[in-house]
Amino acid sequence: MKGVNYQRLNDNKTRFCDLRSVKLTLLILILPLTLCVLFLGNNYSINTHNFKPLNYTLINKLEAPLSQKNLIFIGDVHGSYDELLNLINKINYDPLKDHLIFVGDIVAKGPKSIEVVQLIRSLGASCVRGNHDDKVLQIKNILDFLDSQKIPLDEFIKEHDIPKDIVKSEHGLLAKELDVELYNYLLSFPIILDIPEYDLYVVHAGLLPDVPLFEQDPSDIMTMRNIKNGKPTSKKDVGHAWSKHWNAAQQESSSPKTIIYGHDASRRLKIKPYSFGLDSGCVYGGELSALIWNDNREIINVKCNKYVD
Ligand SMILES: [Mn+2]
Repeated sequence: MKGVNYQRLNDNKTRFCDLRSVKLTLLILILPLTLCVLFLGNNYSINTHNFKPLNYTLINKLEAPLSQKNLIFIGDVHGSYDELLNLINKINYDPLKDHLIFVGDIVAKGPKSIEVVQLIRSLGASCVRGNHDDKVLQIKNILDFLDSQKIPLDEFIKEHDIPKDIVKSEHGLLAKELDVELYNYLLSFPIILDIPEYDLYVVHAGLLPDVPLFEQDPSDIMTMRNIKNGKPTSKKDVGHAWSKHWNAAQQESSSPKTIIYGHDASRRLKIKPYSFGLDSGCVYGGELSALIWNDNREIINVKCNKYVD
């Protein structure tokens, strides 16, 4: 309705000289403000129309010259910096020949998230956005908005049903630690990385086999584990693994696509003809896995410390 009012005011500029129009204009401007104050208890909500939801890029393509390097995919790191260094060492990573691609959830749960972001940025790696990366970005987006509008956090929390500990939560603390460069780097990760040269998609959690990419929900792509009655779910105990549906569909397809993903630590390393699940539970004391995209589809992993249960 605000948009309609603004449009009307612009259309009727010439009538501003008319006293009646001035009164009417004042009424149009003041009435909604008064109603906001009356119904919402304070006026911070007036500013919320400036709030912009977090940006995302649904699909990026990885093309030459990067796609012509040796591609090495790495599972969910979750701040396990020491383990990532060990893995990079073990695969004999050569920056001139190799290109690293992360399946998302590089932050949270483990001890050194910021160091992980700095490291993979310095290596020029590619990454897709995971649900934990997204959570940190969402909080940072809110904090930056409140800062720019000089809105006290307490007031915003009261009005918007946001958990009280948003800033003190693990993701909130990480959001406060991210500088502009690291924030923009995390924000640049697409939801889907398309590598046409190898008919590959990289996503954090999964894709639906029978819905066009542009119609799939970014949040589902970052969280799904199973599919039940054609609908994605993050639950492990209803329906069947999305990868089961995906593989069945690719076997029937004349242009099959393979997906490399993470997120599903409880199923650990999960290799099927058209899907590679690389979350081998590093942060839970499992392994951190790398998939080398050579003829053997070689898997190399390192043992991890247990940082969470
Ligand atoms: Mn995840």
